[in-house]
Amino acid sequence: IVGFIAASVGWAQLSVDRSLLGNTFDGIGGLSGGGATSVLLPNYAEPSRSQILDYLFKPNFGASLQILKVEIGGDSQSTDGTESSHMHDSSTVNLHTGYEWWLMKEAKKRNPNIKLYGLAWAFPSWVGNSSGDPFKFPELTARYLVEWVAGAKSEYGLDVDYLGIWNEKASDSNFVQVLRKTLNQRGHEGTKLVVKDGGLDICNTLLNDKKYADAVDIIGLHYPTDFQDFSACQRLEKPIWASEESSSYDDLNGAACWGRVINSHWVINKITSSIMWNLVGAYYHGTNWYGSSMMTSVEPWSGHYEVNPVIWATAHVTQFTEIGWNYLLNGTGSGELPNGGYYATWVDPKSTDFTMNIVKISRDHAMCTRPPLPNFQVKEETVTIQLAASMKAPAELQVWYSNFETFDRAPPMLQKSTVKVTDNRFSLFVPIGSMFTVTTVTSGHKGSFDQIPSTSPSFPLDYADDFQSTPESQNARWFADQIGAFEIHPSSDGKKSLKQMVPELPIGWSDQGTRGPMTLIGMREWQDIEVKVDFKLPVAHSTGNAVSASTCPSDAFPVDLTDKQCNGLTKSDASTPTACREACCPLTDFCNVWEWDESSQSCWLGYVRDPSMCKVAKGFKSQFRHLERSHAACVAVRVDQMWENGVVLCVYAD
Ligand code: 147
Repeated sequence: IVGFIAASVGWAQLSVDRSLLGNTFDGIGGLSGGGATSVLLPNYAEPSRSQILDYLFKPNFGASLQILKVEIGGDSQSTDGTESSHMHDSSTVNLHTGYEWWLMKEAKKRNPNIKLYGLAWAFPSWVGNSSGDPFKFPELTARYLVEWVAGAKSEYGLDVDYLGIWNEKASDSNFVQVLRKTLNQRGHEGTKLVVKDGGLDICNTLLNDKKYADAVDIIGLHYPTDFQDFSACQRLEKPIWASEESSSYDDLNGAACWGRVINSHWVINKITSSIMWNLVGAYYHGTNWYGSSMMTSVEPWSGHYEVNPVIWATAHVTQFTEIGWNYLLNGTGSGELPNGGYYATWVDPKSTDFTMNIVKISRDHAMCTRPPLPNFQVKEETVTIQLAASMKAPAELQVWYSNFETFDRAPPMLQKSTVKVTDNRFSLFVPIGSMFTVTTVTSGHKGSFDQIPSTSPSFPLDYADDFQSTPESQNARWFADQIGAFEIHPSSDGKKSLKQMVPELPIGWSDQGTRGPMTLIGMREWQDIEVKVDFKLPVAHSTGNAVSASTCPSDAFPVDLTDKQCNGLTKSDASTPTACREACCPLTDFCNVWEWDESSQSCWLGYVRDPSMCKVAKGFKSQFRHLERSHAACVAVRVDQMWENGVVLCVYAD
């Protein structure tokens, strides 16, 4: 009755009592890969590279991530490119390919408590003995994954805390049991298995297969909706995670989506961890899902980078909690606000520390890329929080505030203040768009660096590389492999060269058709570029149509190179906001406003529904993203149709 009366007058009292603890909190994470989303980061100019890593991983600075999930490279296209495998063939384990090892080390260096989670999108063909099925020979695939876990430990001293199966593809009861056994035999009992990085259906499968369920530690769901029946998953009595989440733009909208779900997932479905796809936008403009990351770093040559609002939405939780704290259950510290929005409380079981989040996002701003959201209303309100004696509340609490629904040039992002606690009670005015943290923890900090180099978006020409200074087994600087894996290895004359390392079509993740290996460098906005490439072919192919370096090779791209499917529209397709929207987003309704812009002859995406508001806000990069139309393209170096070790000796472009 009290709740009802309070709601009707726009005033609510919420009680927080830690005498009964809820589930254990498992952390908030970011995902590098799925795929090649970090490719431009390792060769980024310093000090920017270290600063970007600080924004992501350093405790009490930025996103201060608690989990780093990475792709286990599988030699195949997995969204923004290919990540190199540690075993291109069954007889060679190479723990120096790719950049995820480096990234995990950098994360651990900054936060020794960060948890590591590996997942494969694709597999080299040999794990299926050329059958294309990674579960047909379970010992081979288990050996492949366990070599990665063992290599992390032996080569880098890294413990892999969590291991997944096959991103958004099938899982398999027998395989997961074999994998568990193989991990244990090799001394990796501590590595927990997450199944199956996909849809809810896994929960019924596990309920009907005890041996399978016994081999699984964590239920990993992708983009879980808060509005579906979770009872089957809850009956398993295992932690449930949103093991991939968001895929939303890196603007205020993306932060609003993320701030909402990292609270609502607990309140509604007792999800205890969420992991954002993706960690850092270090992939070329023109590859898929540009600008859908915690932060953006696409200029390795200039060192320019962007710290996006998603960083601060993440900090609202990560800087004020630790893995192993307990959530408080609905009604005793968590729940829905009477006038829309969510609140959640975490408590440290070993001390009297506690942290609350309160988040109120309107329907227009709450949408993530997926899944669909039902309609709802929110209204601003004042809430009074009644702290039970069990909370042992101090006289003053720290308050941190952000707002993701404002047209201010500098929206409040993790702004600090305090609130007095009187008679075990405090009140807070909660406006629309807000995210609050109220906490006993005093170590929170909004990190910043003095000077970020100014933007210089053009790829620097003249460019030349003979690869002699690149470490062996690594990718060449600024190259972004799209199909196949190109690494630096000695050629027959002993000099280093860029070599395509994948001998056979992999067990892929997304369709790569019959196109052969291809790597990419430069800008799709280029026109009239001259490229010279020296190359050498394996003897068997020396007469074939083998290596080409092409400009504007629209057919060379393995995937549709579009920004959210919205390029290449002509005015007749898209001359009204509705036509823009429909043409740009035929499948989902995640984009709220698309508008045709006469002067730039292109569609614009905004986040308000009223098109007249778009005009006011146009030009605010943080809120509107310009979707350029493609002119020319980048340079693609490809080895046509050939799953053999073609060699590129050097590349010049001017
Ligand atoms: C996910 C992938 O796992 C990521 O690698 C990345 O491609 C991401 C981009 O949004 O998408 O794959 C999904 C594909 C389809 C759906 C969900 C995730 N879906 O249709 O719900």
